[in-house]
Amino acid sequence: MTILVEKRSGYRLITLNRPERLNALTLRMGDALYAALGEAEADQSCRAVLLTGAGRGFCAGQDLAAVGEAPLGDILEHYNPLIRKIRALPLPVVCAVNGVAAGAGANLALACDIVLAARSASFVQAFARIGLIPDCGGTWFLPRLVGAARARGLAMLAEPLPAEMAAEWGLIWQAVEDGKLIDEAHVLAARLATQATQGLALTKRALDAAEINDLDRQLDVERDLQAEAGRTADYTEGVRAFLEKRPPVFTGR
Ligand code: LHQ
Repeated sequence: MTILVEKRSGYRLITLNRPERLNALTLRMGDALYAALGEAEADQSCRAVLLTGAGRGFCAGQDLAAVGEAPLGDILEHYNPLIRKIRALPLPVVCAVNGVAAGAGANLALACDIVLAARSASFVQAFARIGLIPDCGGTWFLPRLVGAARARGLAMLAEPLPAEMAAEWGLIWQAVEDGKLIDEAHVLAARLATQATQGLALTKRALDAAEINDLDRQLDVERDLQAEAGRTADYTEGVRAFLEKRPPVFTGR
């Protein structure tokens, strides 16, 4: 099985599982990952997702031995829905980058909401090495996360960016000691799974909308999404818990 799914308390752990190929993606694997995300979304008890890779790599991007199976544009017809799915998933997605994240593998990680990486991991926009452009959202994520100059350097030089520098540059949330990565990622996913799930989903939507809106339009988006957040039971609970000076018990509703 190229994708492993484990149900944990409140969240699902999804593991890319072709360790002998550094979890390089094939079409079947991309489709299986898409299906796993859909199943997580459909499961009422699932309130967060944790994505990681088996073995010493996170994901080496498209399996270059399998590119012959379809034209490149057709391959992206399979991967683009995956990136859209992660961004639109009404659940927080934590990514634990356990080793090298290259090409589409790097941008798969960047599509997630909170990215932790092992100190020994690195991010490589490997595309330029083989005459391609950054895909799976790379040309959109990079300038927004690290600015135009660094985006161009990463995309055109295709050099590995070590995890710590990735965190310093704002490409990811945190670099973590190798031995602590997976435990810390689980703690984070478990914590997010106890939060106001709908509020977090609306936060994702608002932040993505902000990438294309001017302030005027974004204030309207905030008004509309906040009205939705204000109709959730978790909002009622959050305020009540604050006034009663106790921790909130959110149900994700
Ligand atoms: C691999 C791969 C791999 C197959 C390691 N494929 N076997 C493209 C086309 C179509 C449309 C959609 O979009 C895309 C987007 C893309 O993702 S393009 C970019 C594709 N990825 C790359 O160009 C990265 C290729 N890999 C590497 O540069 C290195 O393997 C990295 C820097 C990731 C890791 O280097 P090392 O740690 O030195 O590991 P390694 O190179 O020895 O790899 C271990 C094994 O995994 C090795 O097999 P072997 O049989 O020799 O042990 C590699 O051949 C295999 N592998 N990446 N993408």
